[in-house]
Order: sequence, then C-alpha cells, then structure tokens
Amino acid sequence: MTHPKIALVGAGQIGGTLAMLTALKGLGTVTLIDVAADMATGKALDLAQAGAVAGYGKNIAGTGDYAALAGADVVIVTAGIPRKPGMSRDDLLDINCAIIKTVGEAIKTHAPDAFVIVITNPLDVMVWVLQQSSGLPPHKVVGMAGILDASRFRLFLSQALSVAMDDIHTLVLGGHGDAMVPLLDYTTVQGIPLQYFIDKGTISQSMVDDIVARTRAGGAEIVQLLKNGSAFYAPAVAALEMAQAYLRDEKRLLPCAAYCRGEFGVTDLYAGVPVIIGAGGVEAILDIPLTPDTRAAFEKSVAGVKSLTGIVQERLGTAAK
Ligand code: TXD
Repeated sequence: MTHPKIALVGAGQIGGTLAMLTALKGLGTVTLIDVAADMATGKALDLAQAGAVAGYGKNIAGTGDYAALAGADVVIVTAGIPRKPGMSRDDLLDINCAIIKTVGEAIKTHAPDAFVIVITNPLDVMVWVLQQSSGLPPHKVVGMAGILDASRFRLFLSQALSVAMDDIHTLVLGGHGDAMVPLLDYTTVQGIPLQYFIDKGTISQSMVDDIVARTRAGGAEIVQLLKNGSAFYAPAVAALEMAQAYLRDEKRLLPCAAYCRGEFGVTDLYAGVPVIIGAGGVEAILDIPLTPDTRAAFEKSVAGVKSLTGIVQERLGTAAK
C-alpha cells in the first residue's frame, strides 16, 4: 500500500498518542474519529500543525462521523472508558460493550476490508464483540494486550538482570487480566534461557515471581499513579507494532488476542496467543507446547475470558453470533 489510511476510533489518550506516532513513523494518513468530535478535530489540527516542524505531511483529519472510516486499511479502536483507581478491567464491560458494538457495526458499513486492532478493555471480550458485530473474518480482527504486558515484564526483568530490554524476549499469554501468563520457559536473554540466570544466582526465583506479580498488576499500578486514566504510551507503541506488521507484511511473531479454533484447547473465543501478523492479518496461531503448570495457569486465565464472553453472548443474544 503506497499511502495506507489508518483510522483511529477513539481520539483520547491512546488515540491521540497513536496519531502522533503514526505520523512520525510515516505509516500512513491518519483519521481520528471520536464522539467528542471537536476533540478529534482539535487534536488533528494540532497534529497537522506539528507536521510543519516535525516534517510529516498534513494528512491528518478529525471528525465525529464514522463515515470517515471509509477506505481505511487499518482501524485501531480505543473507543470506550478507561479504568479509575480501584476498578478492574472487567468493571468496564457493560459500557464498553455497547460502545464497541456500535463501532463494529460502523466498521461493517464503512470499512469491511480493514485490519482491525482493538485496544478497549476488557480487551479479550471487546475483540470478540467487535468481530461479532462487524462480521469481519476473525483473522482480520485482533486485540492488543500481550505485547504491552510483555513490555512491562521485559522492563522489570531488564532492571533485575541489568541487561538491555532489547535482548530480552518473552511471551505473555492468556486473558489480559490479573491471571495473565508470562511464559518463563520461553523467556530468554539473547537466546539464553532465564533459568540460566536463576541457576547462576543472578536473579532468584522469588524475584522472578515478584516480577510476574508486578507485570500482572502493571496496568493497575499506572492507574493508581495517574488517578484519572490508564497507561497510554506503551499501549500505543504496542498497537502500532501490530499495524506496521500488517501494512508492511512483516510476518511478526507477536503475543496478541486472536480468535482461537481449538488452539490451546480454546474454541470460539479470543485469547492471548502467539500469532504471526502479515498482510493477511493474523496469518497463523502457534499452538506451542506448554508445561503442565503453565498450561494450567493459561486455562485459568482463559476461563475468566470465557465467563465474561458468555455474559456478553447472553446480553447480545444470537445477534452477536
Ligand atoms: O492493553 C490494553 N488493551 C489496555 C487497554 C491498555 C491501556 C488502556 N486500555 C483501554 O483502552 C482502556 O481501559 C480504555 O477502555 C481504552 C482507551 O483508553 P484511553 O486511555 O485512550 O481512554 P480515553 O482517553 O478516555 O479515550 C477514549 C475515547 C474518548 O475520547 C471517548 O470520547 C471516545 O473514546 N469514545 C468514543 N469514540 C468513538 N465512538 C464511541 N462510541 C465512543 N465512546 C467513547
């Protein structure tokens, strides 16, 4: 695609950050869409003016009209409300479900060929609602969470090991919630397993356990500090990594919320799994072997997604099918 169109539904903290990053990376033209139309228009105008200095083009638009989705190659959805201190991601279910259903129907009408990246929480269920209400094929609808969770785990581990984050590779799978599963068996530093550093005494098992716990609470830690809103810089760069993999056919192997058809024993549900993202969207899901303990933790995490999705299926009825 020479000049791809990237539509950002939700022009709030993450949407606005996404717009700036997209423009700076030259990934494509940007259209901000928000029910707060003036806010979308104002941010677009501000970003276009920034282009005079930053050197990117002026192709940035803002509107409250979903018709502006037309022709979008990628749609990134952050429409919804974020958590407040003390709230769980699941507490956002009712209000964000209604919002995402509306957005999905708009995408069905205006951008049925787009690759859709959902960010709105509770993430795994919201991706399911978007896919069901848009009718897009499941491989063109994906959720952003695992990359963000892995970025938190990589930061904390790099601090503990005194190694560069770039050299740490890991996967965080399952639901994007307190039971998410960092895969310690698949965590390496330039290919050297984490266990080597534990055996050497560079880091203790209890320190690793603390890093897992801090990763699981990573979102709440920032919500508590910000008081009004949740993380937005890291979620934005994570979603952009997925969009770029699609637009440039990069065949990236990334942890994302993808529609499972039996992988890891998960059926008709979105869950965080290792996927390959390229021009075909989610081109593959890697059903990698898990140790019994990790498998049990994964199944526990996905059970939470399954029960929340079941609630939504009941509320939306067959219309969601
Ligand atoms: O890893 C992840 N997936 C999470 C996701 C990481 C961080 C944040 N997570 C969730 O993303 C968070 O819990 C929220 O559900 C979304 C968006 O977070 P953000 O911080 O960007 O929220 P804002 O700043 O409130 O922006 C949301 C915008 C706001 O401007 C609303 O006016 C708009 O969404 N909104 C809508 N836009 C279009 N259409 C509709 N219907 C709509 N309703 C609200």
